[in-house]
Amino acid sequence: MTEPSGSDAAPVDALISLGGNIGDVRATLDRAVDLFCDGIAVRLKARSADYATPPWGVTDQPPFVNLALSVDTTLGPRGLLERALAVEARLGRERARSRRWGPRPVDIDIIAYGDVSLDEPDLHLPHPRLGERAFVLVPLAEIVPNRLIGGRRVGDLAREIDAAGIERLPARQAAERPARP
Ligand code: PH2
Ligand code: MG
Ligand code: MG
Repeated sequence: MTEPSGSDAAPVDALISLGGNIGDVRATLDRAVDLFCDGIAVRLKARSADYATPPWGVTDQPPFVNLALSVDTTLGPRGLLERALAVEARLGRERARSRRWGPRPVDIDIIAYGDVSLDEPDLHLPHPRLGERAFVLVPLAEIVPNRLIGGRRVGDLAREIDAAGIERLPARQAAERPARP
């Protein structure tokens, strides 16, 4: 596949899932969104609310906070993945020391990149386990219910999944979101 790159490439619509369960998670997720979406190579179109979600996969860990983004990007899929990994690292994620599906301050996953299908060891698009993960689908359905992934509407996928224990959180107050220099 030819990677779109550089500022004259037509922007591609991508869907992103963020989550975390260590530290001041909502503040870390806000920071992650700011760093990931620089307004140039990655432009934020929509952000879901934050959701408290029961841990999935490995259940003996604290609950997560999850949210979803819709962005336009001039980066290719690998460039977008590199940006996600760089933001995770900057916000204190240490991959080498962490368990698969275990606790982490922030995780940034690419769920879909346009209609691209990709099957590489570290990047599968669209995300193969989307249909099993209410913590991804519920926030996504809030912002892009009519988007098709694998031929299915995101809103329909979200309605069909068991979303027990998922709770939409009220927006954080200004006092909880200190202005950054
Ligand atoms: N991420 C995982 C494993 N389990 N559970 C919830 N609720 N939210 C997540 O973001 C999450 C998870 C691995 O990436
Ligand atoms: Mg993940
Ligand atoms: Mg990840």
